[in-house]
Amino acid sequence: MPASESISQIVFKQPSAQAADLIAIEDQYGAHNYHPLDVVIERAAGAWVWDVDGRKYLDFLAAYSAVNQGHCHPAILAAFYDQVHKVTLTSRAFRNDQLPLLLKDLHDLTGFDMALPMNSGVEAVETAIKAARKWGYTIKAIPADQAEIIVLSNNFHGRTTTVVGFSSEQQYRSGFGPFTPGFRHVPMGDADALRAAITPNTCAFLLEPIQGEAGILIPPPGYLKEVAAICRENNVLLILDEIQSGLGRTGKFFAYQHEGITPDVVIIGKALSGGYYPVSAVLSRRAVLGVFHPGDHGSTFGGNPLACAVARAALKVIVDEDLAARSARLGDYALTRLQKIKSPLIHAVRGKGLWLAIELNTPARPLCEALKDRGLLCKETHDTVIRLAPPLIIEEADLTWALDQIEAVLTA
Ligand code: IF1
Repeated sequence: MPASESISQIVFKQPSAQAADLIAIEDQYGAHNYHPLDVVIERAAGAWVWDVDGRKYLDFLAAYSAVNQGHCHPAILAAFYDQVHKVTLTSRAFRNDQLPLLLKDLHDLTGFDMALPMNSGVEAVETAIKAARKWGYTIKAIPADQAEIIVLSNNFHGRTTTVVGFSSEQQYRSGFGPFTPGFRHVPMGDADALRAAITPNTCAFLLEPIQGEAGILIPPPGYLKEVAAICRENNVLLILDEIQSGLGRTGKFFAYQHEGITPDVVIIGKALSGGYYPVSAVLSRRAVLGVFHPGDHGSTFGGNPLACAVARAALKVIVDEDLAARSARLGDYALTRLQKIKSPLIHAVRGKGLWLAIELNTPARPLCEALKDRGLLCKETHDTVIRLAPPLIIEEADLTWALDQIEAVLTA
């Protein structure tokens, strides 16, 4: 019997006194940079989480695709546990026995010559920006400090001041200027706009192959192939941010593989650690990452042995459990079901693999609250979009139960 059947009758009420106490403490002593749902999670396993009152919920956010392997995956735990007793951090002033093994795994798995390991996703994005600019100056001979990078409107690449400086979301920028110069915007889907934006000083085109935060916006078929050709013709690096779309989420190991292209640079993070540790990396060929010489760039925790041991195990789970194929199969099933829901609230439904969005013609938050009360955790994005991104290991029966809840709420 699927685990979900036992809870479909439970109607969740307000948080208990214990949960309310924890919420009050967090609100008193923590900066309010988020507006979370009032569910206080104390345990998680697979696609399920339990709150402090013992209520269970199906996780349809997967920590923004950082737990594609499911919460607390035992194989990653075993690797974490084994390494954490040996050595956790040496700094890169010395070498360690786990980094070379992760770098080799990434090469063997992705085909890229080299990788540069970092911690958070945005640190890897910043690393890619620095690599592209230095490649522009030293290889493409762009005049000093004139390098330009083209980005998409409605992009999301992280929260540092340089990166929010080229965000088109006013809230992510407001109050944080002045910003880093050298970025131009083009609309997604318009290859001619990219052609027009390229100058002799353009070193790179940075984009998500599918825009996550913008609401799972999928470019028109052929767009990525066309922009890859334009970049090649103009000696511009094509940099793909696969931090959220990568590692099986869209039904292929990398989202760009749906389009049969090979980017110059790929950025990964999130599920690279299966949620155990911040691990990110920039993948590219020697001609690009070779621009970094000792002392050019670094980070205290980047490439530490614990992160590398965890990342190796996380990648092994994706491959061994063929999570990309699972995402493709279950994602097609979910998209077909969502497309059949008849509801005046639905404006559009879209998705690729187990990465789906229901765009409403009304605010999504109240529906996310109603789904929470039914035991399903989703998160709205851009006010009217319900984003669906369960762990890729989700049982089909649990996915069916979740879709039943979504249909019930949307047709109530
Ligand atoms: C938040 C969503 C937001 C990302 C892509 C880089 C990063 C992210 C494509 C930076 C991070 C997270 C950040 C978190 C919420 C979530 C998110 F898109 F996933 F929904 F914000 F837009 N590239 N996305 O998605 O990676 O530095 O966070 O490790 O900032 O609220 P990070």
